[in-house]
Amino acid sequence: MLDTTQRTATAIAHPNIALIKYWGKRDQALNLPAAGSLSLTLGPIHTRTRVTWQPHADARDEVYFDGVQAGAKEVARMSKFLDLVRQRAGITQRAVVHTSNDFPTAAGLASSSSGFAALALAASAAAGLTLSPTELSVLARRGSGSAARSIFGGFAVMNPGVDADGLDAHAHALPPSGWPLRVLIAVTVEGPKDVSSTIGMNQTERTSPYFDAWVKTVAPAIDEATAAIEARDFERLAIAAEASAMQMHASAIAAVPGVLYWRGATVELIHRVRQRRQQGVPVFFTIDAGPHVKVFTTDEHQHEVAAWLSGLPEVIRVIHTEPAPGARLVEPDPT
Ligand code: 2P0
Repeated sequence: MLDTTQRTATAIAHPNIALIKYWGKRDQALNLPAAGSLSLTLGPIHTRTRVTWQPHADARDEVYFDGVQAGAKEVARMSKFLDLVRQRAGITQRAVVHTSNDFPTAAGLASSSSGFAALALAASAAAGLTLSPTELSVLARRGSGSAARSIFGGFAVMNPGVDADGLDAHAHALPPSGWPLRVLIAVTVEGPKDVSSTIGMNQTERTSPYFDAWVKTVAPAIDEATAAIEARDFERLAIAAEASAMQMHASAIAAVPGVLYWRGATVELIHRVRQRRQQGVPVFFTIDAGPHVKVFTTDEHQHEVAAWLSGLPEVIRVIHTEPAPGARLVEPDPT
């Protein structure tokens, strides 16, 4: 037992961007998705998380974001997740968690994906557990659905699963494609988003007349995107990914009241990206639960596309990303 020992571990995880979106749950308590999804894990942006299990159980967990103590709501969400690790490891110790992102938190840049992937790995390793990637993916999913995918590098597919206990609801990696894609994140509005993904998808499920229709699109879209990736067919992937983003947002917009993450700049960029592709440049867009537009292109075209995006009036700045590996343990900070 660990109860008198301090144990620590540090993990890095990268966020991922869904090409075929996750939007809706079949079980709230276990955080089981209503359908699958397909994503690309992206670096070098990342979350770094250090978890230290303290020798005593007589206090609450402490959480620091970039060295600043987190609020009660954030600590409660983390503690609920840490309870899963405590249960599994048979410990009652409290944790001290230090986490930092090198990209904006809660701004539609999938920070919960890298956040809970890094936390799942660091917390379980520090507790002495050696979990397989599949087990880590199941665990990370309890924190955030998209985090199940960030356990893996490159393209990952989330299985929605059918089991009531959710043990079959996890991601797996597609075979390494070696496809030199690049993703340029066009930041359109600074600051946190209005409606969290969890609340937005819940409202969509409860009130959108298009929710069931949306869910039906997902499995065939995953097959189509997988085939496009295997064939390295950019245009085919562009069509599948843009359709999934539009269909997800259409279901959300049709909720009552409508869940609308787009700003004017978002819509303008959709038009511009489509026009650019018609002109022969390999680009397509995807949009998550926020106003930013993620533009896929190839390594060959990334500088040209980045220069073009940076010069547009809708774009505040551009974050460069590329395919990245899955979550991993690292040496602790020297501090
Ligand atoms: C995705 N998003 O597939 C979709 C597309 C946002 C839009 O997964 O409730 O933060 O914590 O399981 O993982 C964001 O949802 O939601 C998300 P929870 P999560 O990337």
